[in-house]
Amino acid sequence: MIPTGNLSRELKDISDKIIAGARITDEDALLLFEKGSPGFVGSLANLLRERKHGDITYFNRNFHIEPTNVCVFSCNFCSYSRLYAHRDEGWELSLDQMMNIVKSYDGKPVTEVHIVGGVHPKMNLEFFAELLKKIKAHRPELHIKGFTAVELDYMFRKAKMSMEDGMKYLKEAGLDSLPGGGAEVFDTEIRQQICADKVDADGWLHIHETAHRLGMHSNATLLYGHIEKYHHRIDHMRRLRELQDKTGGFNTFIPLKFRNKDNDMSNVPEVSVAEDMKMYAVSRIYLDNFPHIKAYWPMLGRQNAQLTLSFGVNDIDGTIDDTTKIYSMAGSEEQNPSMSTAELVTLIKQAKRKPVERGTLYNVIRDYSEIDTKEIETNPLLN
Ligand code: V47
Ligand code: SF4
Repeated sequence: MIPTGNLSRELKDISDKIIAGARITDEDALLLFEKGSPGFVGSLANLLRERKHGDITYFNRNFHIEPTNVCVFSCNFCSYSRLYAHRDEGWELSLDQMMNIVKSYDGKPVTEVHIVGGVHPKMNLEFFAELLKKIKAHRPELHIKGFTAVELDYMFRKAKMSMEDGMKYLKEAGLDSLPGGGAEVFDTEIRQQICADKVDADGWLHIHETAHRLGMHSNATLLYGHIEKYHHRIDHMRRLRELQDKTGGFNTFIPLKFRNKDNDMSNVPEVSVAEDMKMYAVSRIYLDNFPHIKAYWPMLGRQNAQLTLSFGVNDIDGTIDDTTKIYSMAGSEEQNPSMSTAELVTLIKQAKRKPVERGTLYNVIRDYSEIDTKEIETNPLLN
């Protein structure tokens, strides 16, 4: 039951539409952003989330590899990258160093490695295909979610390969799915101001469509809360909704909150938590064909990520094990992002949700809702 007593006629109409299970328009979404309170929009998003997933909240056990932070691009919001000329200030991992990271998880029940980094001019398609093959040879069942459309676009162009051939090549080498990064904001003018030189919206969408056509799944992101307006967020989500109608290949939408430390947009203030909650809630409502909405806790902070579980979110990403620097360098409160399974389960249970460990493709690994925290903490297979 959504309380609609004091609502304007127009918000009441949108609320009726959502409750009836109809798709909302761009104008409806704009109204929700502009006029809806977080509580109102959140309760509608929560209704949809519970219709789709009940109380189930997914998490996974994963780690990241960031091969390098050296990057040919210079996105203004990025606190992480270093230009090739300043590569002595950054890192460049060799194949052996990356394999040592993979091997450090031998015997540990992780199910996914997430590989994303800067766009290094010398780390090419062959180099990464070699990495994928080595990982698969060492641990065949580990799901490899790797490379943003930005990295892929650069790799394929440099190798003079079509998107389709390049993607097939990496898939054969062991790539299982694509993460959602590099999407930022699709609008051309905003893109021009925050990340002028990398792949554009059509290129990003084309790469994901190509992956979907080859039977791979992928995620999508939106970098929100900086210079973009609400209508830019909606335009971004519309293009994603349209592609999802065509392919059905997206698993998850991940709104990424702009963090402003040590980058060329540090003068732009970060948005409020109320704004964050509304962003998650509108995503759930607008993207009616996306099964999952994820709060990436290393970026949002675990407290706020917990709150999103009442605003439409049904996935909170993974254990991470302090293997990513993108957000700590941009000023997230999570300076060494790592959560044990017991901590993730507790965080989800405190929000009165049902914690379920998933694989990358949302296959259920274990329902933790009836398992006692003490048991999780003391059993190495569970924690
Ligand atoms: O594309 C960079 C973002 C993204 C900042 O698919 C920033 O499961 C905020 O996409 N403030 C890369 N955001 C990370 C990413 C991701 C992360 C976790 C899970 C998945 C997934 C994907 O990080 C970039 C950019 O949008 N980013 N700098 C910043 N200062
Ligand atoms: Fe490079 Fe990615 Fe940073 Fe842009 S966001 S500068 S592409 S590492």
